[in-house]
Amino acid sequence: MSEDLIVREQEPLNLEMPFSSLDGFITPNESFYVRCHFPIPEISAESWRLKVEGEVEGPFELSYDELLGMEKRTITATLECAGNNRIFLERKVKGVQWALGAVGNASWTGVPLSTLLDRAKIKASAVEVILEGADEGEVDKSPRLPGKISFCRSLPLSKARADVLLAYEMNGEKLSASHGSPLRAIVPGWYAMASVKWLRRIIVTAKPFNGFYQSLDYSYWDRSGPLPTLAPLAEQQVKAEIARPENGEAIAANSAYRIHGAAWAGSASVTRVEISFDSGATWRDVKLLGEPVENAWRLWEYQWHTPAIAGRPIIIARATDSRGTVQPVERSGDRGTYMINHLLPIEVEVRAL
Ligand SMILES: Nc1nc2c(c(=O)[nH]1)N[C@H]1C(S)=C(S)[C@@H](COP(=O)(O)O)O[C@H]1N2
Ligand SMILES: [Mo]
Repeated sequence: MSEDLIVREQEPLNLEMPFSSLDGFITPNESFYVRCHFPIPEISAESWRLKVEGEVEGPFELSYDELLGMEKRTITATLECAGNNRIFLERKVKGVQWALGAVGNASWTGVPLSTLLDRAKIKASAVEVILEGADEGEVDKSPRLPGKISFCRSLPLSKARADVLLAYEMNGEKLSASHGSPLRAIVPGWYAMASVKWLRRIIVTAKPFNGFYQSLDYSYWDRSGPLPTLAPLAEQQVKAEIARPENGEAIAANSAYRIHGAAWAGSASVTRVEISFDSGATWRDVKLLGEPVENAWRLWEYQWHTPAIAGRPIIIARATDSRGTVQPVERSGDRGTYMINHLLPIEVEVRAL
């Protein structure tokens, strides 16, 4: 584990990447944030088995070696914790106080979930797939105490079949214990609570699952229908984050400064990132770097000539995605303590030298 990570919690382990250290498209494994709800389970790959059961014609179990022998795929996906940026909420809320760094981008290698679902032969009655982790513990959150539970989340069958990967490698290395070894799900484009670690069971169900981590927790008020309804968090929302300068950073006046960061938009692509130095009155386009990669963030930069005189300019970045969605200016209360993607102005200190 890298000393560069910010320890938000020791037990369960919650580590954040200082976002100012962003310096490449791929986040190195030792810099990748870690989010755990329970103690990391001790699992030996030799005795570990993955069960596939529920609404299927042929339930089965797989060993680690059998998985390694199956046809594999490598994808790139940005994982963002749905609570990333929580520290910036004006009304302080419960939960891990993440700043900008509960996000990272890696390449993941493993077996498509659809391969296992096909092998199990899903019944026509199936609607969802529950992914269960081997970690468990007591949850003491109000208002309803579920007691001892394991970490699990469900996916609609369509998403489970489309592009979900069961990964055993991260950036070409064997998955580490903190990131979910021996096997984790990667749900591209979704907030990372869906990417269940330490997988032990895949349960196909004939009715929507209503577990703790998608009802009392990790849900939001969906107002797209006639009445508000609690819906499980899913797709990552469009967002640009500034890596440098950091909030409060001292910068020389009348000089060249490279403002840079990353932007992502779930399974949509980032089409534009803009920056404002006048509280949003005018916006300038930044340069998007590299080529777009599906489900992955896009790095960006802006060559800034800093003001000639000392002062405290405010910088705001804002992203737009291929669906035409722009980051909101204001925070919506419907999102509780999650899905935080409103604009986050930073202030820097320009010093005359
Ligand atoms: N089994 C299990 N899976 C889990 C979690 C967990 O606590 N237990 N945390 C989820 C959350 S909220 C996030 S943000 C991601 C974090 O993945 P990482 O630790 O590899 O960065 O894992 C998800 N998968
Ligand atoms: Mo998370």
